[in-house]
Amino acid sequence: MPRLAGYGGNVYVSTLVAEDCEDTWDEQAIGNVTDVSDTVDYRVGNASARFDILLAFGLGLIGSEVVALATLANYTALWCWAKSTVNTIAVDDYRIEFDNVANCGAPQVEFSLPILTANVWKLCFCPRVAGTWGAATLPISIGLERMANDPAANVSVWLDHIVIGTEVVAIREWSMDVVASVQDTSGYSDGQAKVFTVTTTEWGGSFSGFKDGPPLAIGTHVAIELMEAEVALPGPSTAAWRGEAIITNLRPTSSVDGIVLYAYDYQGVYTLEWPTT
Ligand SMILES: [Ca+2]
Ligand SMILES: [Ca+2]
Ligand SMILES: [Ca+2]
Repeated sequence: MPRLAGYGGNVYVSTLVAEDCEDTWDEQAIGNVTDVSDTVDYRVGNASARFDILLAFGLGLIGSEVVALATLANYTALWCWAKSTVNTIAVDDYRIEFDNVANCGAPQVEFSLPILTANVWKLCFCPRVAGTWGAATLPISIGLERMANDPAANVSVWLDHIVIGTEVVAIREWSMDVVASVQDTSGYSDGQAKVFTVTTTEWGGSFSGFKDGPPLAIGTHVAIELMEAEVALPGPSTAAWRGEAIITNLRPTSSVDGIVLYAYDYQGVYTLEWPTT
């Protein structure tokens, strides 16, 4: 049965870098974990936060880092880059947490990481699974916790560019081009039928709507989620396109008889996550 398209769509964009992972998570020392600032393997900036976790670790808080954030009450989405040297078993094996008190011992809000494939960076949309955004009134500590499925092995886990954001309100339309570039690679031996080879792929597009607050910054890496249908938060929508993008263009327009319009262009970077329904 065809569905009414677009009616409940949304655009979510990260507007705040909660933790850039440019240095080690060294708020506290935790047994059987070595905190490393990895300047070789990272996604954004010049480093990621790596945790070398020994077999003996088990479950619990892996590490935490000092942050200085204002209340998270007005945010609705969290993304981060994550990687593990082993496959994780289930959603919620790992959580990102925020605490108003040092050392992240009793966090006010917690977000679950999706399943990770060994040694593959994933831009993780992390739904809230415990606590509330509003309870994190003045977070000073961010933590990473292993909740379940102890791999019983030495494991390294990487985090980078933990960002939080919200719906870009008053957006009325979004569009995207997902493109594969092809090159003519015909040789003499191929005869008359040309042969083409996929060379590069890219994605990008635009979204626009009425002004409803200050404009988004341009030129910075943001996590972006383009929803085809509304779902009840905090669950991740399976009818959404997700990725990290750079806002490349902002076009404000205003006329004497109209409402101020904002139109944005974005260029996707890294992998685009496709809808699964
Ligand atoms: Ca970084
Ligand atoms: Ca830091
Ligand atoms: Ca630090």
